[in-house]
Amino acid sequence: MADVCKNYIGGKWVEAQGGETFVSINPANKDEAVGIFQRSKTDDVVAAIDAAHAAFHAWSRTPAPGRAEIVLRVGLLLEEHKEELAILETREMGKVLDEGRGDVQEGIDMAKYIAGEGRRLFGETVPSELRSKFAMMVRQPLGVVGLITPWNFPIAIPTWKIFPALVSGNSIVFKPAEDTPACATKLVELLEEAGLPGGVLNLVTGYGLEAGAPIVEDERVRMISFTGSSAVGREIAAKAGRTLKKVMLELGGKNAMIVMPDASLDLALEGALWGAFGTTGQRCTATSRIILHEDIADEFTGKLVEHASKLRVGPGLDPDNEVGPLINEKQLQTVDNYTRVARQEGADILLGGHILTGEVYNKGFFYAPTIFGNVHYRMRVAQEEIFGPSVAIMPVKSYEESVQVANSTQFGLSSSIYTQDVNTAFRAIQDLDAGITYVNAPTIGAEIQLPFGGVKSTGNGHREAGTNAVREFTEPKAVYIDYSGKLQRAQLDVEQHGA
Ligand code: UN1
Repeated sequence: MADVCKNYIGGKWVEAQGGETFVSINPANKDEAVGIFQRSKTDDVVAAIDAAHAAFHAWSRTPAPGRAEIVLRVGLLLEEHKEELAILETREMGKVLDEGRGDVQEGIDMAKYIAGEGRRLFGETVPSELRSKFAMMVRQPLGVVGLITPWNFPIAIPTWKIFPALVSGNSIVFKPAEDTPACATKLVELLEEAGLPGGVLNLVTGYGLEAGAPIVEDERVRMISFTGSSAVGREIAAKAGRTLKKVMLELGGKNAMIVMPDASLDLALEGALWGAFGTTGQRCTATSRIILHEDIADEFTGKLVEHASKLRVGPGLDPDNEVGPLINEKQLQTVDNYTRVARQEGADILLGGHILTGEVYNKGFFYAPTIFGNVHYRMRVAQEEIFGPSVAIMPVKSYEESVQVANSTQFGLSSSIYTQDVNTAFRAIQDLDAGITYVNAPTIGAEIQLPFGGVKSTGNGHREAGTNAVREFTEPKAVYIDYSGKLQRAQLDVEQHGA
């Protein structure tokens, strides 16, 4: 029997008021329950917001270096528990163990990086137009922030939001995806162990409409940071608009890799395999379109099919496996449905295109690595995010056409070009409509010290990580200090020089 885990509200582990629970299962083995979690509803969310609201004053007055010490300590605890957490990730989310380790590492990196911000949180000082007057901008916390996170990076993405929010002095209501509450609970336990005062971070587990929506609707929550689908992002933005809160959205992607004829094809091949099938394609940065110059299209496609057919798919805890299961039954059906769509639209199914069956596979949600050939940019499989191990091959005649095709979707998260020509590389950096561009590397693998996010329907103009992180979780305050001892009127009492 799996453990029953609770919400964390006001520094106490508590049950949902309605008494209902739900089960988190292992996507590689549906019979294995990873844990039983609280099915939170509006009452629970309100209690969490009450607690965050009550804790905000004291926390926001704690000096930022002190707040950052706690984040650093969590980072060290994550390091200490890295293997155990990676195994939990693989059991709950499905990604292969090595990638589970990478996910935890990304959280450790974020802790170490953001802890340093406790001694920076840079403002600005600027000259005043008047004598004996000082002008500056300081950063202040927003208040209570609502963090709603996805299942695909169940440790890393919560840390991208929680750590900068804490160092910036905000208090938090945290609603993790219903598919990965065990990872979220473990992270919150470590925050508690690191000494985070009660009420500063509150965890409510449950479903989006029941436990997420009430956070978005509450006026006391001053910001929502959400990573997930564009459809849900639009709903959140519309709802949040009524309370005029800040909304930071990280949404879908349809990331393209361009391979030019002068590229190192072996390098591009390795990149394509990792970008398209790593994490079973369940990254918002996944390479889901490969745009091939016609001169190398056939050769590259042949090699890609050959190598992808050898990928070992299976439970992520077996170190021989390279591709794990999909997250759940619904996602398995969605991915399979896109294969039907590809077929109907006239694409070739060059590899895979089916649910895997057999003794091991029947227990989980396994899909064969899938390659669609001859995909036209207007096809749905070239336009819509699939979030699975399915990649579209799109031949083009020129660099110009490759950019047109790459930019032809509503999304703009990540992009990549393989070329040995420095001029082509720099042109692509300028031409690709995306928040991230890689040269000679696939579309996945962002590091936390640069901004993460995208253009067009991938977001709404915000960025996570990097120097943006604390900027997003603070409000700038302009401060004027007049030490002249008299009334000085800006714009009116300014000394005239020159003329
Ligand atoms: C995501 O897919 O939601 O850049 C995040 C990457 C990872 C983060 C992915 N560092 O692929």
